[in-house]
Amino acid sequence: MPEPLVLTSNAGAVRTLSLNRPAALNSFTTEMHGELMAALDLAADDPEVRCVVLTGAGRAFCAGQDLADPAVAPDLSPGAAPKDLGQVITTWYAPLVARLRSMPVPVVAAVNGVAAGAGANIALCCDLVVAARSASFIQAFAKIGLVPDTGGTWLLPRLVGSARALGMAMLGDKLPAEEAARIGLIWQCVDDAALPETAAALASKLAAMPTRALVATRQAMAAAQRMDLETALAEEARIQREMGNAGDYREGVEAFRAKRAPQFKDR
Ligand code: T3D
Repeated sequence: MPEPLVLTSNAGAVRTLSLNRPAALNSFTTEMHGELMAALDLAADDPEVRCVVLTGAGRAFCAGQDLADPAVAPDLSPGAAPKDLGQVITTWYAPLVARLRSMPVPVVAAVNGVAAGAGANIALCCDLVVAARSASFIQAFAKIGLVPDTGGTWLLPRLVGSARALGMAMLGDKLPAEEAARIGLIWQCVDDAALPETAAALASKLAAMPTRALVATRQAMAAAQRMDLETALAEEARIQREMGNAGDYREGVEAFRAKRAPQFKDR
């Protein structure tokens, strides 16, 4: 039986998915895409799961597209027709970004090593990104004649502003995790040995929080990027009305008044 390309483990309400092609730095083949989507769908549909952690096996998080995958890599022989990269993006990477951004639970990226190309942007699509000090982020696209994909053109300027976004995308240099945290590209950088426990603690904390409100927060912040303040205020009122009718709000206030820990259940 072949080794799974995405490993799954559970700890309480936290599901960890590990990209598992360490010899090729967990770069994406179509098979790994398929397994990751299936694993994310399973996590989304499992009412016991309240947080997902995405990480990589071995020394890398993910080196982006597997540049040797015959399904998508260019045939370098003279006269060979080019592959339709637009189709690769619409078939695999865009649905993956959409899946991550629509997960009904928070998603933590635990970036254990280099995250390059689409691998970097998949990490940055997650709700919270915590990285090991030895990890790095590389917008590797320009080095092979491509533009940032997997949400990079949308995410990078929003996370760090257009000056840094363009610098990262045009130069394709390695950005160390510590610098990524300093400029606000990611949530946190920790010592390598502390990454598993830090990611696990973050995920457990999120899993115990009101899932529905956290997911609505992600959606509202993304939607507000396209709105003026007046529209955003109206949208906040609409969503808050919905949250106010949910059991978690009632539980949160009741627990606060009773000076006890809340037991949130909504998803
Ligand atoms: O279909 C499409 O192409 C469109 C979609 C595009 C999305 C994208 O993600 S485009 C960007 C693709 N990724 C890259 O360009 C990154 C390529 N990799 C690197 O630049 C370097 O490997 C790293 C900076 C990530 C790490 O460098 P280093 O020195 O730590 O490791 P290494 O020696 O380069 O790699 C170790 C092994 O992994 C090596 O294999 P070997 O020689 O031991 O058998 C290397 O070939 C393999 N590897 C690394 N990245 C990829 C890869 N194999 C296939 N595809 C990769 N992307």
